Amino acid sequence: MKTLSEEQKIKWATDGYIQLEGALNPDEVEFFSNELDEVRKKPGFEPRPDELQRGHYKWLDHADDLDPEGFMDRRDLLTYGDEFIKLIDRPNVFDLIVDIMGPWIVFSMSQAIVRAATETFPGYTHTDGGEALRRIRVTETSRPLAMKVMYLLSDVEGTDSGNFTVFPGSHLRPFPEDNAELTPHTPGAVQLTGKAGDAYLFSHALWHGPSPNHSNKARKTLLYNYCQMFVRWYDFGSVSEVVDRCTPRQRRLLGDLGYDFRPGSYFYAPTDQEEVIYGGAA
Ligand SMILES: O=C(O)CCC(=O)C(=O)O
Repeated sequence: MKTLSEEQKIKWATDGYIQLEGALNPDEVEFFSNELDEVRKKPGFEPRPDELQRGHYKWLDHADDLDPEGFMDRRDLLTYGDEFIKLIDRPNVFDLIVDIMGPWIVFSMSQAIVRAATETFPGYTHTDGGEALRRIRVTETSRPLAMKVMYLLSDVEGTDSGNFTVFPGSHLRPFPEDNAELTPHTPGAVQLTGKAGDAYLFSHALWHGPSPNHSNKARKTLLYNYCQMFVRWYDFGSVSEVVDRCTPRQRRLLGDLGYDFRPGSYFYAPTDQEEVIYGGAA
């Protein structure tokens, strides 16, 4: 399997993220972008911040905004088609995830976010993993507990264009040091740019978030999450219903261990774990 270059290794360890250029080709970008336009018309999980606790999603008949340029935040994409399933272990990206995390991992969550162009959204920053992970820090030489891939489906140029914004190195230290409120404009914030098809790989412990989008176009992204096996998924209550449409490696990544759950499962991996994960997409 492909591994990180020396330069990528240093960037990952010190900054907590790396950018891959052209991770998706232009046809794939167009395909997924069109798919998202369809997904918003379909039932699925969307946030309901006024009704539900922070970070919890509700099953709705369709996204609130049916305009393809409007806001959408849809979870559990795997049910929308096989191409979304295949992205779980797409070799040019998944190889690097395994290099970073090791083979004892599962796929934990998928998400499509469309950041509409608007003057009202100020952006925000956070760590992933809820309240816990910002208090758990790994060292430069440690594998992460969890990480995400964000695929850009639109070009992002300049600043305040819905940029994925990071505080490089914030995964390694108590941050913010003075408990100040962080925004995408706080000193130290870096608003990343990129082309449609680029991907950002980032640690859950990295402070990150969206900038405002004052460009005149929506920013579309896909997010795929991975975690160490004992941490487990948070998009489905048990093994995802799509396992029957998956390759053995995808099944394993979705938590199908090849045997029924028993105490100890996911704590120690099945004995063929390395074979399945390193063995390829077949
Ligand atoms: O939409 C964005 O730019 C950020 C998404 C994000 O913060 C996340 O995936 O945790």
